[in-house]
Amino acid sequence: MNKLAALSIGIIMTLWAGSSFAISTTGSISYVTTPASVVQGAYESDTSIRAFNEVQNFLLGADINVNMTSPGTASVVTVPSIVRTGLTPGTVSAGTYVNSYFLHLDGLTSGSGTRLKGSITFDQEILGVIMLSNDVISSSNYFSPFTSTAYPTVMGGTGSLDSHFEFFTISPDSRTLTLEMAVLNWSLDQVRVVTKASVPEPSTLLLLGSGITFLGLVRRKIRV
Ligand SMILES: [Ca+2]
Ligand SMILES: [Ca+2]
Repeated sequence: MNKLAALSIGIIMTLWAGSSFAISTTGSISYVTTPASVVQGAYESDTSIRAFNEVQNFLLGADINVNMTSPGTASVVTVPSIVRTGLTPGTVSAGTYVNSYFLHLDGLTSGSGTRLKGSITFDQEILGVIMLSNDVISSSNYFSPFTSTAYPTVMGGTGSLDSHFEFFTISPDSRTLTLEMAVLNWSLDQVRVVTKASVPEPSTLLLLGSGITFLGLVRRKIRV
């Protein structure tokens, strides 16, 4: 491969990597740099649900159980004996390239607790949302060796979707997750969102291919 082609691939790879952070948030969700720890008490806030990137263009080496895979709304029908509606459980299979994001709410306030709401829009389709405690913990165990974040190995309470007003909505285009979560000062709500990987669009690949061909032709002409 000649230097020009290598350079153009480098530029495109850089643009590609950058594009994976083209996500936006509303309400009380804020997108932050990946924190060192999300164990209880390590990263608390009463005003914001922190969202951050875990892995990009990551090849899953194991099946991941997810609780919601399709557009629609999941909510709570009854408490304290919790009955939920709207979950669409499934699996994101080993061999799939994914991006993974984490949403974290660890409140400070005792008594009535902390209740926050917002939405997050991804640059790729959501393949699965994990919000039930056991599945969050097991997927944290899976991702842990590949990230720089320390995760809890147990979660206080039942996690997300454990009170009447908590809900999760996946938009019809599967790009936006809207949610409401509530915690007491000793409990955590944590959510993992697995999206398709930020692979280049076919048009970008075509552009890349034709760019390399063009550079090859230019090189050949210069040599002649
Ligand atoms: Ca909760
Ligand atoms: Ca806390």
